[in-house]
Amino acid sequence: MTDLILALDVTGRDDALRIAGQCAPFIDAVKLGYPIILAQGLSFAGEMAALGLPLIADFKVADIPSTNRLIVEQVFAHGFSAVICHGFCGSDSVAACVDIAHENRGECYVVAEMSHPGAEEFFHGGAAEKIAALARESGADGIIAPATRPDRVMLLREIVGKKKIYSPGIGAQGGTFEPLAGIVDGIIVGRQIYGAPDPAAAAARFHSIRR
Ligand code: OMP
Repeated sequence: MTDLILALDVTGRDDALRIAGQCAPFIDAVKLGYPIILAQGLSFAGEMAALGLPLIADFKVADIPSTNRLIVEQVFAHGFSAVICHGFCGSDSVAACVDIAHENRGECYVVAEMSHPGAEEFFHGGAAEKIAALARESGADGIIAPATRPDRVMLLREIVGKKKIYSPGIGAQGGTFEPLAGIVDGIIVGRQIYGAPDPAAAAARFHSIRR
């Protein structure tokens, strides 16, 4: 069973509420990131909470520990159940995010390797492997790993053991689910769902992975 996480990267309030509402029966969580939160404010998470789905804050938090702490406190004060942070700032910065998430009974996911082509410039050559190990040691709940490179996801799975892996890059970025079946705990899908003429039908097409 694999979670389907909707990346709700639209900026309009009405669009976001409509799409999330239509998709709610077919998804397991909603990921809100900079596009919608910068457009509508952090309190928009409160409006989304009515759906009753877990909300993941994708702020890819990447600062010094004390600033990370302040950011993540705001995330959990506004009803999110998980936060995504970067790992390249080091173990103390990640630990700050993990600590605040867990103090709030929430989760923290660390980006181990990104899904876009340019990610290879810095995440390859050992960095992603180091970040995955850091995530495992820091007590983070899981990592983000690229559906666009299933071979890399398998390698990172060996490093993180039973920690969760959420994987973006399916659909618009060219990845497919099949090679990730049984390897990842969740997939993050944005444009293929919210950009479809019928977002609910697009989300429902993933039903077989959620069984
Ligand atoms: P689509 O490409 O439209 O499906 O959206 C993918 C979503 O996952 C977007 O919200 C991205 O910001 C996010 N994402 C990636 O695409 N690649 C990554 O490496 C990491 C993320 C993420 O952390 O969610």
